[in-house]
Amino acid sequence: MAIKFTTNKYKPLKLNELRNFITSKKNLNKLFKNTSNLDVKEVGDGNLNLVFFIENKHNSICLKQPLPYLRVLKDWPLTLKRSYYEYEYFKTHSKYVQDHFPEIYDYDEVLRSITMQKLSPHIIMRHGLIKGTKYKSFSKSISTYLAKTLFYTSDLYLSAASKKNLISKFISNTELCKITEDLIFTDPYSVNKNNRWTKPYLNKMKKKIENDEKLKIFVSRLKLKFMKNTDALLHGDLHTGSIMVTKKDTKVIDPEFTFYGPMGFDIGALIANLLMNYFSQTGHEKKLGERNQYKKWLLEIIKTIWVEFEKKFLKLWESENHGDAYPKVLFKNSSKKMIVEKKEYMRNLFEETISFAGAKIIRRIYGFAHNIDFEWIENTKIRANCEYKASKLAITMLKNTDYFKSINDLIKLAKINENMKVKL
Ligand code: SR1
Ligand code: MG
Repeated sequence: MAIKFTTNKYKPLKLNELRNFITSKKNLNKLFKNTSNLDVKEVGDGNLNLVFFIENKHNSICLKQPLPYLRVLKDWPLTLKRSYYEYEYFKTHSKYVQDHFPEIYDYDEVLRSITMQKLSPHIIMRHGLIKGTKYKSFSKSISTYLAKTLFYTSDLYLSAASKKNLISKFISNTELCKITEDLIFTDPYSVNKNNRWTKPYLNKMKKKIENDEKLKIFVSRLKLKFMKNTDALLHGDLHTGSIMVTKKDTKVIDPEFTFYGPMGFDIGALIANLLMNYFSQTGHEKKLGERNQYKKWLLEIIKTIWVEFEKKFLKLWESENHGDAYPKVLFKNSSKKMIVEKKEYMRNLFEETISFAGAKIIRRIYGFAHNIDFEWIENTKIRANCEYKASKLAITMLKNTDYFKSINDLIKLAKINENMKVKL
């Protein structure tokens, strides 16, 4: 049944209202034992929401509240409904990947807030990568996360009816999808006031992108895929700013862009962001070459993530193929045709991942919302140099996707691009 949202009682919370909010909720109140001495601060630094930390000596929690406009551009209206979808994403997937989410304590239907565990000592992964920190357990955790979230919400596992019910729960997150449709697949390829790039060094490349009809066809095909495919319940914005880490633990946050869409979009988002961090490393070096080992590690984890994801996904398909797709009754246990078919399925998913990753890179260099991986490189010529190499790779990923026969080809081409001489 469609949920009715009433906006009239909603208001953005103020610091001095948080204590009352906590005490009005039994389950939140009990987390603190005593609420007289709560320390409260607003720490949001993303594009969209208010984020509060509330703590005392007994506990610390995090409250996220959507604003009815874009935090970083107040005249851009945004639906409040997004936090409902975020909450439902956590609920749906926590059956399979609870270890990789913060604990969720409360969803408030009026204020649209989600109250959750404050993750500590976790940090936003992007910050750690910029510093050059290695997260050894990350590829194992995130490949499991991707395999489980994508498989368990697909037709390979669910009956057609239960999948359709799930689709209907998330189908109206259209405004957030529209942001993605515009910001990733349209705006960077056209002249748009929201676009930004490192001027003047990337002016020529930006024009080239606008004039490249073949590229625009490829990205439009991808946009169509994004709009029409309903393969699995996606996070929808799985970049390294939506992941919090310690050396031993990985937690995924911020799934407000969730929707039923093509699997390669989530995997591609992650790979794109790791690749951008790879190309940004030279810009963060204090001494030439000091990040070489780190760059090697980044490429290794990109490879491991794909290889492990593929293995884990196929294993789930083998052991839990309860869905209505590829009915068991049609195939013998070790059917050769099915082995070939699964290879083909993974090949298509790989190509889809490569092309979505390419689009994700282009949007962060020529579109509205950029990455601090590049933005924090103060010298604009050095930054443009890093961005240029990343965009060259991204264009190949979009236009010549079939060049990439395996993940090794992506790693090889990333290295070649990183070592190319650039004259800007
Ligand atoms: C208008 S919101 C800009 C971007 O921030 C989010 O992280 C999403 O990636 C979105 O595209
Ligand atoms: Mg976010």
